[in-house]
Amino acid sequence: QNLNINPKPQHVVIGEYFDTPIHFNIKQKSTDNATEKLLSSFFNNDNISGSGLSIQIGNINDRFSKKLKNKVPNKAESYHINLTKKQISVIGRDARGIYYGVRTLLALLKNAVIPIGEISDYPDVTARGTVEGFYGTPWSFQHRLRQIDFYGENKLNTYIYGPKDDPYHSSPNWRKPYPETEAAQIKKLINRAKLNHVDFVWAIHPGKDIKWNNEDRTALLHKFELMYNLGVRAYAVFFDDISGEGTNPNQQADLLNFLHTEFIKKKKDVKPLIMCPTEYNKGWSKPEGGYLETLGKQLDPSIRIMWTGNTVVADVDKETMAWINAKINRNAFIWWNFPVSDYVRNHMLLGPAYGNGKDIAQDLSGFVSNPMEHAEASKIAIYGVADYTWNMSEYQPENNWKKALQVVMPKSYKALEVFATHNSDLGPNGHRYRRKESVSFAPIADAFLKDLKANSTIENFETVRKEFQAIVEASYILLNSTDNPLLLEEIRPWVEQFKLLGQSGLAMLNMHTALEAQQATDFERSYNAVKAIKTEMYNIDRKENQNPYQPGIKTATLVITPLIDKSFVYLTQAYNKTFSKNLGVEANYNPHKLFTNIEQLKNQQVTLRDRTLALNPPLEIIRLSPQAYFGFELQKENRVNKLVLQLEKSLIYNNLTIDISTNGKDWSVIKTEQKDASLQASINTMVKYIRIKNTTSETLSLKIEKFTVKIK
Ligand code: LOG
Repeated sequence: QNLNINPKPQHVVIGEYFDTPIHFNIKQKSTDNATEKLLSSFFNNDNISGSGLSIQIGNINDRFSKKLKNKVPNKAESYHINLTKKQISVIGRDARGIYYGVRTLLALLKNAVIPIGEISDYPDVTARGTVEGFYGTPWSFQHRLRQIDFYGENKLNTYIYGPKDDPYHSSPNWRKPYPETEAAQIKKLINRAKLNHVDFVWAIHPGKDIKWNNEDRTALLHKFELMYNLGVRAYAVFFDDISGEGTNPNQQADLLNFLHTEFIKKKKDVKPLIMCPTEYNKGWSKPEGGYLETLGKQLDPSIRIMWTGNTVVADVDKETMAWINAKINRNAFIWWNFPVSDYVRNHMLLGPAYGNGKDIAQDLSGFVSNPMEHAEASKIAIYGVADYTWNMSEYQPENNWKKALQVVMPKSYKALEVFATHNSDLGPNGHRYRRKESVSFAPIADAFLKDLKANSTIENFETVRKEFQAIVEASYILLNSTDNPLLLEEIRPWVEQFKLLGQSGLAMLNMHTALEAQQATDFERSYNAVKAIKTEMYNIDRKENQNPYQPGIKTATLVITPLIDKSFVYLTQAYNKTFSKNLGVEANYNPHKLFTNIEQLKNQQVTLRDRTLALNPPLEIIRLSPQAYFGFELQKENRVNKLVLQLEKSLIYNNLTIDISTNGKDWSVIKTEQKDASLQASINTMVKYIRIKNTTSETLSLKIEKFTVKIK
C-alpha cells in the first residue's frame, strides 16, 4: 500500500488497480482559487471529456458527498477520497482539506494505474512548515517562490518569514516600511503562499533596541498595519538573541497582549500571534527569574510560544514537551534548528530529518524547521518535516530521505545519494549537535584501519576502493547534471571538494599497493599526488564560501576524511621505516585551544588561519558572570602580537580586562585601547594563556563579533 505520496496519508484501504484513463469528466464544487489553479495544472481541453472517468470534488456540504461525508475525518484540513472504476470522489472538510485532497488525487493520476479503494487523511500537527530564521544571506525572491510551491506540494501550511539579516525585520529598521522593491516582492510571496494554502507569517525582531514606551508600541502597530496592507494575515514577534531592556517578560507579554487586542482581534481575518521568547530553550532558562512562567500566565491563551528544546539546537521528545508546556500553560510551538547551518557554515547538512519523538503530535501547537541559507539543499530535510508533521507515528526518516533525493534531483538522484550520504554531520560545534554520516560505510572504514595497523591483509580493500571510485564518479555526474541547476549552484564547491577527496582516497590506496609491492617510485608518486590533491582542497577551502564565521568548504568530515588522513600518515610512516626515508606527514591542524570557564562557550571552535587564531563568533548572547573569562591556550609559549575583540556594544569594554600568563597561574593585565569600535592590544611578548575577563561584580551579556590574536 505504498502510494508514494508525501506526506504519507493516514488511512489507506486499497484493492486492485485499474489503468489510468486518458479522459476525465470532472465536476467541482466549493473549490477556491488555489484548488482551481491546481486543477488546471493537470486538467485541460485534451483530457477533459463528458465520457471520461467521473471525478467529483467538493466539501462535506455539497450534495454529491452526502453518502461519503461521514468518512471525512473530523479534523481540520482533512479529506476523504473514494476511488472506484466508475467514479472518484474527493471531499474536503474545509477549503484546505479540498486542496490537499486534490493534491493527493493528482499524485494518483500521474501513475499508469489507479487503485480502487479509499483514503482518509488529515495532518497530525496544526502548523507545519519552516521558519526562515537563520543568520546569513536571506533566501532570494526566486528561492522563496520555489520554497512556497514546494510547501504546497508537500502539504506544509506555514512559512514564517524572519531572516535575521533582513534589516526591516530586525534592528535597525524594524520600525520602517519596506522599500518599494522589497514590498512588491513580499506582496507576490503572499499571493504565491495563498495559491499553495500556505500561511505567510511575517515576523518582527524588535528586541535589540525596543523602548517600552508608547512611541515604540505605536511604531510596531504601525508596521503591522503596513504589512497588513501588503497582504500579511499572520504575524510573529521574536525576542531571541537579545540582551538588556528588551528581555523583560512583563513588558514582552504586555506588548503582545496589546497587539492581540488592538490588532489581531480588530482585524478579524488575522491568525493568532506567534512569539519567540528570549529564553527559548531549557538550557538558557533561569528558573529564579520566572521568565517563562510570566509569559505563560500573562500572554493571552491564543498566543503561541516557540521553543527550540533542551538546548538551542536539539531534537524534541515527550519530556521536552512536558517540561515546557507545564511552564507556559499551553502547547509549545517547536522551532527545530535543523538543517540550519549558520553556526557551521562550512558544512552541508544533507542527511535525513530524524531524531524527534514520534509520539508528540498532541503536545505541539506547531512545528517548523529552520533551514540552511541554501534553500534548495534544505528541501531534502523539509521534505522529511512535511512527512513527520503530517503522519508522525509512521514517519520513516531514511525512506523519506531517499524519496526526497529523487524529488530534488529526478535524474541524478543516485549520485546525489552518494554525496548526501557523506555530507550530513556538522563536525564539532558550539551547540554540540551532531548527525550520523556515512552510516553503512563507517564499519568498513574501521575494519580497513584495523587491518592496516595490524599489518594484515586488508579484507575490505576492494569495498573501500569502490566507495572512493563512487565518490569521484558521483561528483562528476553531479557537476555536470542539469536536473536542478539551483541546487547544483549551492552545492558545487562542496561537490568539487568531494571529488578531490575521492581522488585522494584512490591515491592513498595506491600508496598501499605500492608499499606491498615494495615499489618506491610508485609509492612516492602516489604520496605526492595525495599531497597535491590536498593542496587543491586547501585552495578551495580558502577561496569558496569566505564568510567571517566558518569560512571554507568541508566535506565528508566524520568518516571518509579521517580514514584517508589516518591511512596516509600510517602508510607514510611504514614506508619511511622500510625504505629509511623521511617523507613528511604533517597534518595541518590547529594545536591551540579555547580557554574558558563559561559553559555556554566550552564547545565553541577556534580556527587558525595565516597565523591568526580566532574564536568562531557565536551567534547568540553570551553571559559572563563575575570572574568569567574566555581566551586561548596556546600549544606552547609563543610570541603573540595583536589582539582584537569586537563586541556588538562597545560600552562593555570598560568592564573587561585582558590577562596574559605563561603558566595559567600567574597573570598580568595588559594595556588596551579602543579603536574602530573594537578593543585592541599590542602584546608582543611570550605567552601561553591569554584571556578576556569580567572583573566587575555583575553578570555581563555580550555578543562577540570578533576575537582574534596574531601568533608569531
Ligand atoms: C537563533 C536562530 C539561529 C539558530 C541557529 C533561535 C530561536 N534563534 O542561537 O536565528 O538560526 O539559533 O544558529 C539561534 O534559534 N540562536
